[in-house]
Amino acid sequence: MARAPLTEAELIERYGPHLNRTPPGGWENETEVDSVVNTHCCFCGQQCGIKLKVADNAVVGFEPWYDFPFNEGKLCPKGVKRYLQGSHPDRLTTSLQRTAGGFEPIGYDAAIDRTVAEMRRIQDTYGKDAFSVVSGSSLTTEKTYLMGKFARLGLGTANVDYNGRLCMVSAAAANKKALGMDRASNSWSDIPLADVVFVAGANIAECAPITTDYIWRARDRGASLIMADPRVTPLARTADCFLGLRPGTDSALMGAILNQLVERDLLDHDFIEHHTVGFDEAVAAVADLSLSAAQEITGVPASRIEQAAELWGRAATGVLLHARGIEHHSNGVQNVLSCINLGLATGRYGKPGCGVMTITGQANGQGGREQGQKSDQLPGARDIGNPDHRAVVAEHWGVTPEDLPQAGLSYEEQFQAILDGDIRGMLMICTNPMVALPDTNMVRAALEKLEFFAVIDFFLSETGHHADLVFAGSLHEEDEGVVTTAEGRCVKINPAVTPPGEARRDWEIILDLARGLGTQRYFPYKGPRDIFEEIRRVTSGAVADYAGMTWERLEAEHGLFWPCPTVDHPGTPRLYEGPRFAHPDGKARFLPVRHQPPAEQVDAEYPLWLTTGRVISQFLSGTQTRRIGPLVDQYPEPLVELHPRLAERFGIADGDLVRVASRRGELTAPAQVVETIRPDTVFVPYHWANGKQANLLTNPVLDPVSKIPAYKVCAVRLEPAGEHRPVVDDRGTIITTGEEERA
Ligand SMILES: Nc1nc2c(c(=O)[nH]1)N[C@H]1C(S)=C(S)[C@@H](COP(=O)(O)OP(=O)(O)OC[C@H]3O[C@@H](n4cnc5c(=O)[nH]c(N)nc54)[C@H](O)[C@@H]3O)O[C@H]1N2
Ligand SMILES: Nc1nc2c(c(=O)[nH]1)N[C@H]1C(S)=C(S)[C@@H](COP(=O)(O)OP(=O)(O)OC[C@H]3O[C@@H](n4cnc5c(=O)[nH]c(N)nc54)[C@H](O)[C@@H]3O)O[C@H]1N2
Ligand code: SF4
Ligand SMILES: [Mo]
Repeated sequence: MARAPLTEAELIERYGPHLNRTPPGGWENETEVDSVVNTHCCFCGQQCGIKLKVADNAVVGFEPWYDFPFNEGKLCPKGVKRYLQGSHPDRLTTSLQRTAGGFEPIGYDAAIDRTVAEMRRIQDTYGKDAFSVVSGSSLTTEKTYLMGKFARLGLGTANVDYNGRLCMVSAAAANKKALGMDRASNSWSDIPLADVVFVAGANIAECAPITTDYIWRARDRGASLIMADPRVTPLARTADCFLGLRPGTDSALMGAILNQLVERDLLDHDFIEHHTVGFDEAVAAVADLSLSAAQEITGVPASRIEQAAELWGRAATGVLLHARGIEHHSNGVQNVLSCINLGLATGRYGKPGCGVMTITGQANGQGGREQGQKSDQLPGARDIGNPDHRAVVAEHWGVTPEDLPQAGLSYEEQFQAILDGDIRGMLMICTNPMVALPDTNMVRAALEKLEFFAVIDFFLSETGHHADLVFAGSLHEEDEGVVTTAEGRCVKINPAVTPPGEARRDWEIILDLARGLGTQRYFPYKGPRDIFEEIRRVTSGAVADYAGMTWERLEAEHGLFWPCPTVDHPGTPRLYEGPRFAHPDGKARFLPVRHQPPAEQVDAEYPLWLTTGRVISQFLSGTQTRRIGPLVDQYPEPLVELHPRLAERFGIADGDLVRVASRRGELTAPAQVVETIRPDTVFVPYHWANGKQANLLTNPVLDPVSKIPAYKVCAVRLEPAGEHRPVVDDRGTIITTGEEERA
């Protein structure tokens, strides 16, 4: 059911005759382009197709790639500016080591030798697990596989984890429990076929911009739209039913809707009876969520909850899309399960126009959680604790199952283990905890306590500042491999340029470390293609089965959806057709969800809810987008979003500085007074560093199952902090924030 690429004639009909065409003879003063490379955007999990223009071994611009079927040439503001990052003067071109006086360049070989020596010293002194690895999901699948294998066999440590742990592990755990596997249930081509679209905790327009187009297409057919968010986000402004809930109360809302579906008999009885188990227990668990009880907990009027149940229950087809708004909670897994229960109760799986999908976030958010860099996982989405899974992987890797470590500590648990003295050394790639982990003060203390800390990055991130050694790694456009998009589509990333100076492709650095450690026999690769071929062999027969994919097929067919067991298999855009779920009996599990309140509550001292998230023009910890001028212009610093009623109560005018304090820290930033947020809640985007981290405030409590931090809810207080005196140009763009004057 993947949408077929448009033909040349269809493209011209849709976009006009001049699409993607330089006029004959070119433009005056046009840069001579050496090549145009079909690849994908380096930022979010939408993984838009894009053509990079290359001149003199530099990416100098882009063209839309109209016939890539997911985005058909469309890009968001980050995509159109992504090409500017490579030429930034901060690009690391040599490795750096920290000295008493700051960082100084160190030769690549010396950097490898020093890292290997420290790995050996720490592991010999304190044990194998005292050296840990933290990785990321902006990396290609080949690199994520390599990071997991390098940790287990190169270093022999159990402690390897990745930044998807901060992102979509709540959805992953819930999908596995309820449905038997973890991937979006459908390709996005099912969204336009839905008669109702329910979006829970996802700011689609800013964070999954291209998905908006799929929802519009459903709307054009008359579909209704339900949105659950404490803020009226851009897409929510168009919703038929807006559920403006209090942060941290999603499972109560979904439970009440389930109750209403039962009461109004809006159920798919046949589906429930033949394809699921556990319905009665799930309904019993929400029995006390009457409309009035749910209104009390969530702050959503009872009539809206009824309306949502009617819209969701009466439609013939429907999709529910969720993201971090429901997942970043100490009960994140329960929240996702409560959404899945709504999908199962109405039979919305395995058929056109139906599905419950998490919208993955990072470039390779999906692929990065499949191939073993997760602390409890082996390649192919196998479980490290499962003896059968261990045996299969051990055999492919030429070791015994006993040689494979057991599950290690998750990302944030590793930081606690540093403070406890159990982890003494760390290798980190593709994540920036000084901005991204909760409780920045705790993170800083942990990083400074490490005896040896090495980072692989192409910029000196705020975390890199705390490293003993920083390797200059590779930019997205300097390497190649495969990533899996939010839809579950595996696509090919193509190299456009080569790394500058002494910078190395990330995988080369890992292979050189393995060589130094004397474990190179496990890594007989000449490049990422060899790694991908190994992934195909190792995942054969696993849940995330890549055996039938080749790099050539991925390019020729505009991507493939796993499972794809053989080279003549078309891939699986829509899961659970039949319907048949991935549990051995083929049935899905309803799981009982009893609402649990957020781990931290508001009180007299901290009377307001804080929630955090994103804005369209910045990306994640900001290392990249804070270096792209036009994106900085659009949103240069964090703003504290708050309702006019709250602003009035505290005597704060739009643009004034406001101090936000939690039990862990405080942050001062300008206020943005808007009517689109609950009056008991403030929102701060998290992309900034150096005292502007939203994570100075957030609560490091974890979901007990997924180990995701509760970024989306904690208690804070506000106070005015004086007038903000930014210097703005005639377009209203902030040139300096005025902080300098005060300092
Ligand atoms: N522009 C941009 N796009 C991105 C990214 C980026 O950094 N910038 N990052 C990518 C990544 S890695 C990810 S994970 C995704 C994240 O994509 P999203 O999850 O869509 O983004 P967030 O802003 O984290 O949060 C989404 C919404 O959750 C709402 N919310 C807060 N608390 C609650 C709650 O308790 N319940 C409910 N129902 N909603 C709540 C917020 O108001 C917000 O509108 O975006 C990806 N795309
Ligand atoms: N308060 C709050 N905190 C949050 C969130 C929130 O909503 N609120 N969201 C969380 C979520 S969903 C996520 S995904 C995390 C993400 O936050 P992080 O895990 O910090 O992810 P990035 O910002 O992508 O950090 C990536 C770092 O790796 C580098 N990098 C990028 N690509 C590559 C590559 O290919 N090779 C190498 N060597 N380096 C690379 C970048 O330069 C950057 O320094 O933040 C989490 N933190
Ligand atoms: S939607 Fe995501 S993948 Fe597409 S251009 Fe924007 S950041 Fe890049
Ligand atoms: Mo994320």
